[in-house]
Amino acid sequence: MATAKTEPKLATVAVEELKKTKTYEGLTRQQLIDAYRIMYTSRRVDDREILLKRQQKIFFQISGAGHEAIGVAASFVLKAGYDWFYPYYRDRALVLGLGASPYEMLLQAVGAAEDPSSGGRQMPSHWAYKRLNVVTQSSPTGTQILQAVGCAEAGVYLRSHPNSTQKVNGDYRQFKDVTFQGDEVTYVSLGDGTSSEGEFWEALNTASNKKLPVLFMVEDNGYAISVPVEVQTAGGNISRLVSGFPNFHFEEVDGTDPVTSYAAVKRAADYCRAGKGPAFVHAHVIRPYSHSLSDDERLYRPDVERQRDAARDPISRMQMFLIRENILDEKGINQLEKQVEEEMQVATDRALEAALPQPDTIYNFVYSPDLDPTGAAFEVQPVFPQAAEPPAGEVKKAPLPKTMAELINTTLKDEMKRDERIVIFGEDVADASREDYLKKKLVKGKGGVFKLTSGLQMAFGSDRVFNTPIAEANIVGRATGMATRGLKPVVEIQFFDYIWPAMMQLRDELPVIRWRSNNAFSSPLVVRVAIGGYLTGGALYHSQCGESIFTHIPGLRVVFPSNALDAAGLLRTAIRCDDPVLFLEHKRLYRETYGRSMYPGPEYTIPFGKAKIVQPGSDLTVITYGAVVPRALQAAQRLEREHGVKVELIDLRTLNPFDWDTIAASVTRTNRALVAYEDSLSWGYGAEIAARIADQLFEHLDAPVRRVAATDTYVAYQPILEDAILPQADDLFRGMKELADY
Ligand SMILES: Cc1ncc(C[n+]2csc(CCOP(=O)(O)OP(=O)(O)O)c2C)c(N)n1
Ligand SMILES: [Mg+2]
Repeated sequence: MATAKTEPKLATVAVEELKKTKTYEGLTRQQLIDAYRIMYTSRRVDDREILLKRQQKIFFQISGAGHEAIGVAASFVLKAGYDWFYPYYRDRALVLGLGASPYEMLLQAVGAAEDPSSGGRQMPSHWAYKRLNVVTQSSPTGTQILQAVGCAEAGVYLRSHPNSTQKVNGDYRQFKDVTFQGDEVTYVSLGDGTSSEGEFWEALNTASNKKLPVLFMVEDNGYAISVPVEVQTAGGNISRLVSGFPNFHFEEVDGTDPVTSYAAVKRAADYCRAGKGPAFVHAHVIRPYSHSLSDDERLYRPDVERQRDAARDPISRMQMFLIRENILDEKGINQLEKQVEEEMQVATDRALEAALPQPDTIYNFVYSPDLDPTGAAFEVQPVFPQAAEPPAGEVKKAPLPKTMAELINTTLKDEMKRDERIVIFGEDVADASREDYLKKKLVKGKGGVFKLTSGLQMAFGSDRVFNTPIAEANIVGRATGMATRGLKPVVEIQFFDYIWPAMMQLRDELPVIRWRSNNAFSSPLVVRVAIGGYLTGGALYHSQCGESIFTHIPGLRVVFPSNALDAAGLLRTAIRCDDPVLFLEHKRLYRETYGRSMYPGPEYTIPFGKAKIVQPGSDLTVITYGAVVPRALQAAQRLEREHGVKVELIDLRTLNPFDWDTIAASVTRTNRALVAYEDSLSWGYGAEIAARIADQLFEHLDAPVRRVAATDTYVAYQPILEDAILPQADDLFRGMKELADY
């Protein structure tokens, strides 16, 4: 009988023991408590920020409410500082789970100097935590997705080029730690509404095609501000639409349940880590706090719908789960919550006392603080090849000068040889994507529609020089992600006229990354663009200029050479420098006789911001660049021949920065200034130069500042029309003559 009495007791103990060691999709009871702590903390940071906003102590609020379970699940699967993260603004629980603190988040909310994400420059919930590999985020929904693809590509590239990670003094490589992990995953998240954007589909396409280890997370809360999911997504379910992409692992999950979410993310991440390809997790979540504090969802969602969501609130669901599974009782939950509350109070008090940024810091980190491309280090003399000794009895022949196209090609080749981090991609830039054809010598190879990248794939391999889809945002977005990791993409936009799909990346991302992250991240790279007209037959969509749109972007260097030698020297500076550079190559100048040169050697660089005086003169200053330089020179020579007027012709060479000192010194001497450019007149690049001269050199002027530029139209096809539209040597002659006579 004695045994009979003890048996049930033993059984109860065993059951209790079993319960303690029971796991939930691999999560232990302690991990579930930790998960709840993070989820609850996340919600309470939201609540605290909402309170602070109402008290006008912070200036904006975006909540992660309703997204906590999927976020914490992902943070348990992925590894901070090992994997890479491109989260979006609802991912508060994810970043808390990765190791960010409520204090750090509140520092961003108050805009403190010590805010690790942006130093007071970005709204709250715009995460950036360098130590965790959480890359700086922005506000345009969707721009992070292509960058995440580029980030994953960089990881794959570095794995097969491990030596390229080494620091090298003297160029951009000196200033960034480059790391990679063999089985790293890049996480990127977005909302259901954002899946409507083209860049999302471009990213899926590339990740799928290249089998990249990207974990796409769509957090579907059913709304994009007030627009319901069925308006955004055909059929109302994104999983159905993406299911045809090859090489993907797909998960669709209740994102308000941390346990099933964990299992789904784990399967997805395991798939990526194993190198099988990308994964797609579609998590159904809720959005209990309206879109933001500026939105009241009761205006477009009836109570009945909101209540249905409330029943799925991840915080209360998790509480019930912990109690039901005997992991925590009510007292335990209260205790945990009290602890979080106390920590939150301390964090809030500290954040509210934190020092604010000084106004004079606003110019910090627009550009690299480490490497100045205008500096003396980039002043290098050319080393021209010597003519070879001829066989006895023959005359020594001077080598023929090369075109701009040839020197750009040689410069690219030499830089690729020198720096294994350089990758080149764009439309048609490869010799042949089907490399078999090259190996078997069945084809010669293309190498760019203008042949500027000819032979580079054959010389350096298909992982360093490759074609992309016709998708300009794809080119620039991926390049930005790669550059963030430390590669040096030198990408090509085939025609300036088609740069616009990349505009969001070029305006809101690439040049902003360093400034908005307060120098925690940077993306130095080169975008080469074929630009300009005078083509006789180029017409509207192969002839336009528009450089002023890009010189208006702080953080972006803009270069526009007029001759072969400058193109070589400036391209090398662009590649070696630590800032993003838009390198504009005039199509008409690619093979022009004007401005040909011998190759100036593999170390030749020209500092940015240093103009060239093409011809000195004392009567009138003409300031120009690009294809107008040879036309202005022709006009100036005629003016001197026919009227004895001596024009000082300045070729700016770089448009941002531009060489104000040379302009000012010249105009101070000549007292007359003409600004000439190929773009249409109004709001063009020369308008800024003219305004500066009028403003700062007014006392030195004997005549108004004049401009000669294209008409305020597009460039037409018929050569008669093109001639009338673009500034010709005759127009420049007339403009100069009028000004000299004034
Ligand atoms: C490109 C772009 N267009 C518009 C906006 C304004 N905006 C901010 S959030 C948002 C809705 C996003 O919805 P969704 O992707 O579903 O994410 P959710 O906020 O619902 O989590 C919009 C339209 C923006 N930030 N970026
Ligand atoms: Mg949404």
